This record gives sequence, structure tokens and C-alpha cells, in this order.
Amino acid sequence: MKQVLSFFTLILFGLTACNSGKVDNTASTTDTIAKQDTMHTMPMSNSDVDPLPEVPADAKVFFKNLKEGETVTSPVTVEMGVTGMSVDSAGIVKQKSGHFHILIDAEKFIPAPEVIGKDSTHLHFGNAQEKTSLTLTPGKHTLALQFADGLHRSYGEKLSTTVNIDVKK
Ligand SMILES: [Cu+2]
Repeated sequence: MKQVLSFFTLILFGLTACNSGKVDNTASTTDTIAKQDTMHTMPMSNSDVDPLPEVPADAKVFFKNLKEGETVTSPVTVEMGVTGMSVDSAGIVKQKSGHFHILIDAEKFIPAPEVIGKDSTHLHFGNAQEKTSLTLTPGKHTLALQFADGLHRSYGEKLSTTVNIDVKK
């Protein structure tokens, strides 16, 4: 009984020390205080937003159906591929996961961890689409495929690729 009581006292003491920010170096309470302090400071040392997940070394993106310099007709079917990552809907940050973006006649890639803009030349496929159809004017166009995380933060050059196509009249 005495042991149980003193254990309870230790926890109580540890909590009190943590909350008040004071550290009591009494030998018997050091361990408890150290644990409590770790728990107490953890949320402070992390930012509220998850960091951009790491890109596996073998991961890459590619256009499945378009070859460099290819002549195509509009609307252009574009199939998007990725290896080493899964394609998921936007919204939450998951490891080894993200969604596709196509940049039309714009940047070749968006540096990590920049959030990709959303307009007529920066298309998001936040519902985990892997295929789309683009209406393009006749002439030469550069399409960049860019993978980004659930918060639209670009994985950078490593998970991007470009293709030049020629849309015939
Ligand atoms: Cu996006």
C-alpha cells in the first residue's frame, strides 16, 4: 500500500512540476519529471502542419501515353503515372502519397515544398484522377506533370517530368 501511494505521489508531483515549469531534481522524482517534460514540450517543438513527406529514392512520375515531340489532336488524352508513391485524394498528408498536377506551358516543375497554384494552366487532380482530357490550341505545347502531397505542396523536380507535344489543326 505504501508503494502504491508513493508511486501516485510521484506522478502527481511530476504533473505539478510539468505544469508549473519547475524542475525538482530530487533523485527519486527525476525520471517521472523527465517523462512528463517530454510529453509537455512535444507539441511545442512540432509545427501544427505535418512536414512534406519524404520522396522515396526510386519514386518517379511519367506520362504513360505521350512521347516527347509527339503530334496529337485536341482534345488530348493524358494518362499520368507514378511509381513508388500512391495516388490519393487531396486533403490529408500521407507518407508516400499525393496527387497529380499538370502545368500547361508554365513552369517545368514547382520547387518543393511550394504550394501549387490553381488556375487554367495549373490543373489539380485532387480526386486521385490518373487520366484526363485537355483541350489545347493548335501548335506546340509543353506539359509538365508534377506530383504533390495532400496539401498541394510540390514534391519538387524529383517528382516531375515534362513532354513537348504538337497539336495539329
Ligand atoms: Cu493539388
